[in-house]
Amino acid sequence: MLKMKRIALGALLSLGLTACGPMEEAPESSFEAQDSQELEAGCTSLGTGITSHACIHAGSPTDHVSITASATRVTSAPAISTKHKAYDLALPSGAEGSVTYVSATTGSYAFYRTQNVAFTVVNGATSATVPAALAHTVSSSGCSLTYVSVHDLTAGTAYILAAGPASGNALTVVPEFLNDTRTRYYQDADGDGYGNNSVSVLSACTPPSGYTTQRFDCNDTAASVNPGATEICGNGIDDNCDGSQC
Ligand SMILES: [Ca+2]
Ligand SMILES: [Ca+2]
Ligand SMILES: [Ca+2]
Repeated sequence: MLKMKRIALGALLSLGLTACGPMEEAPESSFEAQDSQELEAGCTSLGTGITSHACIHAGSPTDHVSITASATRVTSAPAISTKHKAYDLALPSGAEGSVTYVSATTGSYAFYRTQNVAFTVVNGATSATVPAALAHTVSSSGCSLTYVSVHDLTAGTAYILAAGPASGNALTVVPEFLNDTRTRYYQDADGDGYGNNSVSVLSACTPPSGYTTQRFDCNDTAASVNPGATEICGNGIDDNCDGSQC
C-alpha cells in the first residue's frame, strides 16, 4: 500500500542554515514526502537519480551476472536478490522464464528491464500476484534499460519474477531498492535555481515542479538573492547568502 507521512520540518531546519542567517518561517511543502521505505503517494515516475544509478549497473560489465531462468514458476528458481547488479536472464525459447527475489527490507523495489515484456511478480508463499505500484518507460541516454516497474515487497518473502517471452530469449533486469537511491529536492519558490533548505522532499520520484537539488537560498521569495548572486554593497541585503554584507 502506498503510504505517506509529512516530513518533520523541525529536523530539516537544522540542515546547514548557518550560512544564510535568519530564515523566514517556511511554508509547508505541497508535496508530501515520507520517511517509510515505500513509494510516495502521488509519484507518477521515478526520478533521474535512481534511473541513472540503475543505468550505471547496466553499463558496467563487472556488474553483470548471467542467469538461466527456470521454465516454471517455482521458488527454487535462481535468485537475483543481490542489489546493484544487472542480471542477464536467459529465458526458455519463446516462453517466459522465472527467477526469484528475496527482499532484505520491506519496501518498494524497482525492477528495470531492457525490454517491455510481460513481467509478473508473485508471492512465492501465497501465489498472490504483487501488482506494480508504478510502471513506465525509461528514456536515458546511453542506457540499455527501457522499462521499469515498482513493487512493494515484504522482508524475507521469496517472490517469483516471471518474465517474457522476450526478443532473443534474453532480458536484463536491474533491481533497485528505492530507499537506497532517493534524492533530496528543495523548493525553489522564486525560481532562481536555489532551493529553500527548510522545505524539501526526499524522493526516488520525479519531484514536483519548482523543486531543485541545489539549496542554500536564504530568501526564496526574492530571485535576486541567492548564493550565486553578486553582493551589492550598501543595500542592506545579504544578496549572496553568505551571512554578511560588504
Ligand atoms: Ca529560490
Ligand atoms: Ca532567492
Ligand atoms: Ca553577503
